[in-house]
Amino acid sequence: MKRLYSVRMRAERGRAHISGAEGIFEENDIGRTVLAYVGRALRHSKGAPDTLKLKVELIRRPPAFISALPVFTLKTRGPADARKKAAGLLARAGVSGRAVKKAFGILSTGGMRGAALIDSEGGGRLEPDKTRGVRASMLGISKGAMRRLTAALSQKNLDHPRVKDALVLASKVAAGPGIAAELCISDDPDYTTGYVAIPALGYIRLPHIKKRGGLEGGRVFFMTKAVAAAHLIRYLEETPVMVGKISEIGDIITLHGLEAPHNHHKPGGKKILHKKD
Ligand code: PML
Repeated sequence: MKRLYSVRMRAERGRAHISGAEGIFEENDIGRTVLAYVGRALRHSKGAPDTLKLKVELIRRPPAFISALPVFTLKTRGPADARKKAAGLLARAGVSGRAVKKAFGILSTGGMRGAALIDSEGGGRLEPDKTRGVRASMLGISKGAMRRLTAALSQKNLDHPRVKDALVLASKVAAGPGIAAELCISDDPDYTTGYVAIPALGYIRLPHIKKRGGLEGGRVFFMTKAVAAAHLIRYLEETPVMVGKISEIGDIITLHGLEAPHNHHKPGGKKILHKKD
């Protein structure tokens, strides 16, 4: 097997996060990836960064291969409706009302560097450093899966690096031990679509979850306390995982269209596929 490298980019202005991107690549793709990431950081709608950090790191153990979550977009009428639908989806994933309230409170403040990790029942914070949060890192997508994802997203007018990056991240997170769901609201004031990701349901996009210009945003990972938080955090931050297969890229649907659960991820943390497509 060829040597693989994790390539990570983070752009900041002062202490504020402007943009970030990462992936897992073969050695001969590193140069063009770095150029693409630098271009993205310098042209970001949040303005020019004053610091751009790049990290290229050899992946020392073979990545686990997973399927991407299926993608759906919910019809939403505005922030209140989108948030109500997000709460309904999270309830289906076993997340309590208290935990949902806590998550929206964290996201409305914004400014977190990583994601918050919340007990899906009690709503308590589970990560050791609440300012830093936890990072989903060491993740990527195979070239074949990326080609198929680009083609499938294009058919639905969704082919954008932001959607692809978020789907890869959400798919790694959803495959993690103890994960019940994820809630994301973009911290980009110009981007108003967020998502809820649930292992057995998919990556469910929620347009208009915030008003244009809103400074709120971030990610919350909900986990069950049956798994030790340290175990999940090690997986999220250190285990190399690549998307090797894509799933359905669905249409714009109503909540009723989401009835059938998708079984591409097995429950109990054993969601890793070992075969690359
Ligand atoms: C971000 O990169 O700002 C998070 C975006 C999440 C939603 C992406 C999508 O449109 O599916």
